[in-house]
Amino acid sequence: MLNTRELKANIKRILRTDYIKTIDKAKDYEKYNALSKAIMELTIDNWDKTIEVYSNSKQAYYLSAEFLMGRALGNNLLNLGIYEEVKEVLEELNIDINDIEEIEEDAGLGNGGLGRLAACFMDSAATKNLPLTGYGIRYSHGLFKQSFKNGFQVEKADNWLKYGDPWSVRRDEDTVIVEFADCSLKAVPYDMPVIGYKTSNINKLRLFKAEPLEDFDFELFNSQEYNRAVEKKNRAEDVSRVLYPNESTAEGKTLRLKQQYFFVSAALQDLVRNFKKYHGNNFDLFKKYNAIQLNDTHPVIAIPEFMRILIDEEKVEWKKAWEITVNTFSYTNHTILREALEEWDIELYKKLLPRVYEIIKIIDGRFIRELGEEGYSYNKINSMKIIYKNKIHMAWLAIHGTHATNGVAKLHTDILKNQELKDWYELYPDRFLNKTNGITPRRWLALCNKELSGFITELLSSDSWITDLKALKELEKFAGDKSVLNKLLDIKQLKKQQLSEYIRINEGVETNPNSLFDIQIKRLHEYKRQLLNAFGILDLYFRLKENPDLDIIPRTFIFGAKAAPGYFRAKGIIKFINEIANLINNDESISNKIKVVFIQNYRVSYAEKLFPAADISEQISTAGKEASGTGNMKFMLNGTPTIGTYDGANVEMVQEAGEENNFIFGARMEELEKIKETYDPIEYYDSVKGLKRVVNTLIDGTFDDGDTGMFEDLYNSLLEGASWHRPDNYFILKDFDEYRKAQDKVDKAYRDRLGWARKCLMNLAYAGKFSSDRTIMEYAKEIWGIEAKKI
Ligand code: 26Q
Repeated sequence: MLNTRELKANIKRILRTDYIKTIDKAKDYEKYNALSKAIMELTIDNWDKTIEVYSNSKQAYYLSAEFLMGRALGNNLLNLGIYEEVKEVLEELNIDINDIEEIEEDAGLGNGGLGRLAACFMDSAATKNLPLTGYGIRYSHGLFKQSFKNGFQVEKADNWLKYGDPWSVRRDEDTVIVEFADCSLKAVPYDMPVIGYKTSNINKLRLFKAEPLEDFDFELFNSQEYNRAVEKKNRAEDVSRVLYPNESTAEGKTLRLKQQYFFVSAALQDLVRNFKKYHGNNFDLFKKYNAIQLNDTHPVIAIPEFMRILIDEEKVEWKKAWEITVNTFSYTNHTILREALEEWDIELYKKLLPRVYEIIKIIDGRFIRELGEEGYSYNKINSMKIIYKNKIHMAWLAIHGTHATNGVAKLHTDILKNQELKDWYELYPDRFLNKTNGITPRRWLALCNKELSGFITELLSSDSWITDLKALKELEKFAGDKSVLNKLLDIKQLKKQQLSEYIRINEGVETNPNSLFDIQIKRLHEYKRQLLNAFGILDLYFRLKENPDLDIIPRTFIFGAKAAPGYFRAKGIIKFINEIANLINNDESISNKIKVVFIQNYRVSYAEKLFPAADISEQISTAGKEASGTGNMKFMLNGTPTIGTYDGANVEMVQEAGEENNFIFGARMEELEKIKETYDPIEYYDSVKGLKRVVNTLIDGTFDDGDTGMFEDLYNSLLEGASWHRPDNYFILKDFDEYRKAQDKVDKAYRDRLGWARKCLMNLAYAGKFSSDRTIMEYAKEIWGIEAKKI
């Protein structure tokens, strides 16, 4: 039970000490900080206890360059089970909890799916009482803030710490030193509590900030050379200054390598120190007490770094050290795109991390010898060498240096085994596993859709579905219940109204909540095919212009996406969609039958408003390209049918909820595999009705790209190709007609209101598999070998 009197007093006390203010004069952000700190205080005892309880059992560590946590306040109140009580306390103080929640800046320390998955895993592990600690970087600036100027994306620094950071505690006493050839840095840990849902366990997310060994050069300062006096400090702090956006190709940048080594080395030092504290120097016990998960290749440098620690510092001999390493580490692959696989120039490694490089060379040398002994051919060995043509292949190092490699959806893991990593699968068949992704039902339903959440609890006479998501399948029995179906429609309507209002305020665009909300929100990438959606909209528009009586359900197309700043094509697609929006939204002749909105600065907190308000979820990636997707699951959990391809986790979603309740279209991976050498988009361009008309808008003067050449480049990418790819690499023209047909089916199906509601219900009822609670338990049992420990 929350002591509300005490909470009120604490809020007032913190306002007085931190801001020298009484509550009536405090700003919203000051109230937010005071409330957050007061809640933080409530966690102290359980946090300490959790650390103690975990200390004598096996623990797992999630090493990730990204944790896309979003906002903390609402989620923590929900998980502590005090949301309603705190809301009332605030009301008594004349404060609207929504205002306070809305003032919080997102912790946007990630790009997209991979970073958000890490955040969902942290929530699930804490909720399941699993001893899992996250390690990462405390970027001073997260992913850039996006706005549109003239339809073009503009990026600004994200200053998420501007109001302070009440959810972190700086732990100076646990600082470690990270050494590069040219300098040494302090890695100062900032700990965030990860509060499980209705459990007392509190896990830890430990993020390191880079600082210089000395604050500034006193002598230079005294001789009035102020800039030079702080130069070293700035250089040091650069390492954790900003999160790198994921570019379309993984280009090796010095600072990015420094970031990777920085947090990995700090994490390993921290966990080795902790191991020694409880188990002494007996490294034979290490794998018994520690499991370390590498989130993609970004932290894979941990493998040679750990070897260095064991060999150079702990004097363990090579063979034993290698055995410990392989058995401790495991690796998750999140991408199929070849060009996104990380490779590093050996020169960079030699310069910055000579000893780590030496160790990688030894690992590689021994590996090549093993392959030779196994009778591998010269060519095959070359294709698997960790160091080849002066590049270090991080994925190869990851598979060789761990006991488990997993993909993130069934289809994805199959592609890894049979195509992308075939040679490796043949070498290490037992190391390959599938762990289909999931999402946390706390943030993605209980928190972001309280209306639906409350209704589910009412129907099931229990809220146990929040930690046992499979229980949702009991909802199927209401599939023929008109009043339940109508209530579902009412809730959707309400969420659409709320979103509509938010969009009006934030984007200055009016949307009609009675129209069908068609939403595509995800990073901007060619393979995700926002351009296919755009062509579909344009085609619909032209059909309407031709035939103003065309009978369509009014639709609002909503996009949200950030393009990596250096990804020219992705930026071109944003501009193109904004031009389409401009054309359509200002054309009175179509009397508001279609509307297009590209919302700015898509991020976790915006996502929480978008997912619940969708009528249809766009998951239209080229088959075989999206490893899993997790946004797809967030729509599903909010009772939204999918229009999508057979790709990533879509396959498993429709397996659960039924193909008849979704709109699956387009070429399958096998078909694309077969035709990819001979595919000629011109055939489709010439023969598919209406296709030429929409593609040509890129070059016929319909739209203006401000002389950037963006639209012509898009046009060429489809019809001419480029030095690095064939024309229409992502089969947009091929899938166009089927996509249009699938959209027409959506339009028809939506008219039958109860039939539609039934589809929504079935998607909700079968979303249970996609809880990250299920996923994290699979990691715990099948990869890490850890068990729940409730305090
Ligand atoms: C690499 C090198 C240099 C700079 C940045 C990067 C970089 C950063 C982030 C490369 C990739 C990422 C992120 C990848 C990602 O989010 N992948 C997604 O992971 C999800 C969780 O498994 C899947 O659901 C998505 O399908 C996958 O695209």
